[in-house]
Amino acid sequence: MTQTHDTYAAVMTPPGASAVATITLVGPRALSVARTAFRPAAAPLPDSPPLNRIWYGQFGGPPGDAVILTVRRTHPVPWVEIHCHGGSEVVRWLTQTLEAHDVRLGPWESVIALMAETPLRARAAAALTCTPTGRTAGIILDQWRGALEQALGLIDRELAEGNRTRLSELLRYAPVGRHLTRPWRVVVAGAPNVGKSSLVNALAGFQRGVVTPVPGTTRDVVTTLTAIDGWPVELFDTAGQHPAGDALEAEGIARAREAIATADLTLWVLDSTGPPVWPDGTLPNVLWVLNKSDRPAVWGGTTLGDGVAVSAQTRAGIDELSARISGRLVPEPPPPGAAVPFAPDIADQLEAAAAESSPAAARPWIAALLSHPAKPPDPV
Ligand SMILES: Nc1nc2c(ncn2[C@@H]2O[C@H](COP(=O)(O)OP(=O)(O)OP(=O)(O)O)[C@@H](O)[C@H]2O)c(=O)[nH]1
Ligand SMILES: [Mg+2]
Repeated sequence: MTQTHDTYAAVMTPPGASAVATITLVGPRALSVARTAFRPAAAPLPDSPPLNRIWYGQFGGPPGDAVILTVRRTHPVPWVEIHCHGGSEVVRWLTQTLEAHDVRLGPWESVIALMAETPLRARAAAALTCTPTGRTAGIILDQWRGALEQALGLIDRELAEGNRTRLSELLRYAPVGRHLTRPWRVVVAGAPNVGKSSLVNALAGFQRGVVTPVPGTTRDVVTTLTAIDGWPVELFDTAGQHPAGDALEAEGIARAREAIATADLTLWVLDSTGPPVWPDGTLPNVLWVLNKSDRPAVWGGTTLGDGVAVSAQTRAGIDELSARISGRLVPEPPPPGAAVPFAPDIADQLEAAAAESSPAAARPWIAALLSHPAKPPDPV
C-alpha cells in the first residue's frame, strides 16, 4: 500500500445516534477511491461525474452500507460526500474502508478549511457550528455569504487611496462580533437577600439557583447560559456583598468581586422594600435594578438614573430589563447583511489595522485576513 496520504476523509456529523451520517472525502484520489469502493445500484459513476447529482448504492464491505453519494467538486481538488446510515458502527465500517484505500482521517474543521472557497468562508462555516442563538447564526451566515469579505475588498481599495472611513465604520461591529460564539458575561450582584438568584431565575426562565428568605443563601458564583433578546449571555449569580462574616462568606464575596471585575455588564440589585445598599466602589459598567416592585416600597429609587424596577417574583418589568440589558450589550445591532468581524481575532486584527499610523500600513492586515492559507488536516 502506498503512503501518499494526499486524500482525506472526515466525519462531518457528530458521533452518536442519528438517522444519517455524512462523510466527506477530499483530495486528488477522492474520485478514484469512490469509484473503487462504491457500487452504484444503477449506472456506474461516469469518468467526469456531473456535480451535485446523487447516486444510490453500496459503499465498502461486505457488508458495507447503502449510501447516497454526491460529487460536490472535481476541480481544483475533488470533493465527494457520502451520506450513510447514522450510528457509530456504520460510520466505523465506512471510515475503515476509506483507510484501507490509504485515505487519512481528519477532523471536520480541517476539511471545512480545506474545502471553503475562501479562508473567511471557512472561518464562518466553523463559527456557525458553535454559535448559540438564531440571531448570532444569522449574522455569521451573512459573513459566510461574503459580507465581510466584500467589505474588506472595498476597505483595501479605500486604504490604497489613503482613506480609512470604511475601516472605522466596520469596527463599529467589532464588539458584537467578539460575542457571536462567546457569550457576554453579565454579573448579578448586590447585598444579601435582595433577590439576585430570583432575578437570574426570572431572566433564565427556569429555577437555576436556590432561593430562600435566608440572607447568604448563595455562597459561590453560579453561572447560567441563556439568551437575552437573541444575544448569548452567561449570567453570574453571586454571593451577597456585605461586611464578611465567616471565611466561607468572605470567599464567596471575593469571587463575586472577581466576576464583577471581568463582567461586560453588572446588574446591581437593590431591594425596594429596604434601604438601598450600594456597591463599595464605582462599578465600570453597571445597570441598577430595583427589585420587589410587587411590594410596598420604602425607597423609591429616585437616584437610579437609567435603572429598571422589576419584580423577580411576578416577572413585572423583566421584559423591560431584558431590553435594557440588550441595549447596553449591543447598542447598535448590525442590520441584516451587514459586514461584521465575526470572531475575536478578526476584530483584533482589524483594530490593529486601524491603529496603524497610515492607511498604507493598515493594508497588510486586511490582506492577511483575506489570504490566510487553509491548513491541511491534522490526523485524528
Ligand atoms: N416579594 C418579592 N420577594 C422577592 C422577590 N425577589 C426575591 N424575593 C424574595 O427575597 C428572598 C431572597 O431571594 P433570593 O433570590 O434568594 O435573594 P439573593 O439576593 O439571591 O439572596 P442571597 O443569595 O442570600 O444573597 C426570597 O424569600 C425571595 O422569595 C420579588 O420580586 N418580590
Ligand atoms: Mg442568592
